[in-house]
Amino acid sequence: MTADYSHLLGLCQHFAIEPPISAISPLGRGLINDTYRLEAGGRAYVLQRLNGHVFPEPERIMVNLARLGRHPEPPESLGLHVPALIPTRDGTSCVRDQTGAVWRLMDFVPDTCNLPRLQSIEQAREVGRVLGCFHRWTAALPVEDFAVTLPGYHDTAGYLGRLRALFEPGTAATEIAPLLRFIEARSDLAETLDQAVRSGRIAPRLTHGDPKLDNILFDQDARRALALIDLDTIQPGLIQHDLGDCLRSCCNALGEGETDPARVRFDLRLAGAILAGYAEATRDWLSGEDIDCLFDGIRVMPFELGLRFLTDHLQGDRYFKVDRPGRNLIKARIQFALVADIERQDAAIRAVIVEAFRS
Ligand code: GN1
Ligand code: MG
Repeated sequence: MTADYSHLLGLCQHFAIEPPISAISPLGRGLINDTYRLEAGGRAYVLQRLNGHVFPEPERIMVNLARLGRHPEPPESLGLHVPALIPTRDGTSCVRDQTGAVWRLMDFVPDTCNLPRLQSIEQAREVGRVLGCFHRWTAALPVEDFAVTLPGYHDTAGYLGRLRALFEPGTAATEIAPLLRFIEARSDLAETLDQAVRSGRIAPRLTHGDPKLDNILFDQDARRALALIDLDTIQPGLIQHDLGDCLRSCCNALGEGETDPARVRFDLRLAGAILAGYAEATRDWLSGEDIDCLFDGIRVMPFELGLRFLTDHLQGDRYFKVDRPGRNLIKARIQFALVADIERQDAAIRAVIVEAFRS
């Protein structure tokens, strides 16, 4: 074990696990929190430091997770696992370190693997199934019992407003100007789902908030999706945003880290399979309006993430972790290329949605 994990060992003493800690190592590719895998007493755990700059009141996350833990049915009854929180020895759900940062401990889901990209239609169907199961499972809880952990998280118009505020009209650098033109040509997109909520067509439900491929664990044969992890962003929201975000991540087979926008494609076959798996779990529960609005969620999510990456680049990479300056700009271009390909395939994607929900 590397010496500089000693501060983590100190923190771990507060949690109700069997000492000693026999191993600690960094875990995952998250862009916001710091995550470690640790082993103690023959079991594995996930230790996480919540990013206090991103989550204004991290305790709200813990309150939401505790509420989820009081669900009358285990998620396994629907074929889904979500990691359990390990309480502290005092019975609380997290620990604050001397700097004020919040740490929490969860079960590490054993015998699972994480896929950098989907390799088959069957895997895609599984992704849709677990997200659908998660929405079905959480729908049994009153959405008003859950706190908003990240205010404005999917307020696309808010992100657009903050990006616009960085420029006097016509003053953008030449490398940014074409992106701004692309964005302005789609400014109505930022309002579409909000309007659907305001007019009562769709309503907030409990959402996962980050159902990207990295956050779905498969069994060791990479056949069956077993678990949905990364539960920080569970909060009231729109299932259209969740499904759109899932497709944004899974159907861009080259991944968020691709560097050439010209190569980016939205894979319609994978999308069809994810939607079919999702529809299997949700068909008898979603309304026609919910389904009609799914396409807007698919189109808006890469647009919104592109706005967020671009804004962060222009503000000096304060929000998303980057490996080098300029990375957020490249990532923004990739997301906008995905928006463009989704628009090119507009009719085909809408047809795939209809097909998936046909019972
Ligand atoms: C962030 O930290 P991570 O990797 O779980 C972000 C998501 C983005 C995602 C893009 C709280 O998630 O919204 O979709 O990066 N989470 C937050 O990879 O902003
Ligand atoms: Mg996350």
